[in-house]
Amino acid sequence: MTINTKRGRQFDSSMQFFISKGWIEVLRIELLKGDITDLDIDVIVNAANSKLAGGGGVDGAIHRAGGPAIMAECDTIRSERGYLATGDAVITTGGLLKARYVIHTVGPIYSERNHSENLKLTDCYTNSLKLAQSYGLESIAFPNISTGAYGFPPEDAAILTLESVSDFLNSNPNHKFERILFISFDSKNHSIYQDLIKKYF
Ligand code: AR6
Repeated sequence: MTINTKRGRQFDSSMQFFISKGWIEVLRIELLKGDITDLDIDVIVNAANSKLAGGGGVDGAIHRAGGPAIMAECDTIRSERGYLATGDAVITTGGLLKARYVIHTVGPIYSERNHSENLKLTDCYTNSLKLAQSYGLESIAFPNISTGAYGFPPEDAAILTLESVSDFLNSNPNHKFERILFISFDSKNHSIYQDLIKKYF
């Protein structure tokens, strides 16, 4: 299935899963390949840094497309609470994006020795879902946090990602999410998700 965006780009939306309770379809899980800044959705998640200072990768793309309002809100958050710890998540509006909100979370910098630090990747997903839920948001898109500049092996990251989202949903059966998207920018990550998704949903 292909989704056309308002800017004329195309997503290769090759997989969708529907999770239902009885007769009612309650949640759609989607795997997409494309640019997260094009999504028309309640909230997109940013792979930020602890200073909320902007940067390259998906962070740079979100600030470029969303305009200065997002950074202005990041500045306020930083001045109020200081730098974020790994796994923390905070929320701003979406600025010029079609997404209403952006959740900024800080993934771990991958380390071959510090496994407990690596495991904080799960906090990124769990804290983002909790925050989105507290805002009453029903659709959320995640990029492949930590798999770019922060060097996390993509397959390990995908396993932790899918595990943490699935655990969150199972332990919050009354959640109100209707759509959860995992969006990959590159074919390698996308095919890893395609291979793994059925184990978790
Ligand atoms: N849409 C979706 N995914 C994207 C996009 C996009 N527009 N652009 C890149 N990706 P990275 P990290 C994918 O480096 O590893 C920043 O400078 C990319 O292919 O963005 O968590 C921050 O400020 C990769 O799979 O984030 C931090 O300092 C994934 O997003 C640091 O990088 C994550 O890559 C965070 O590093």
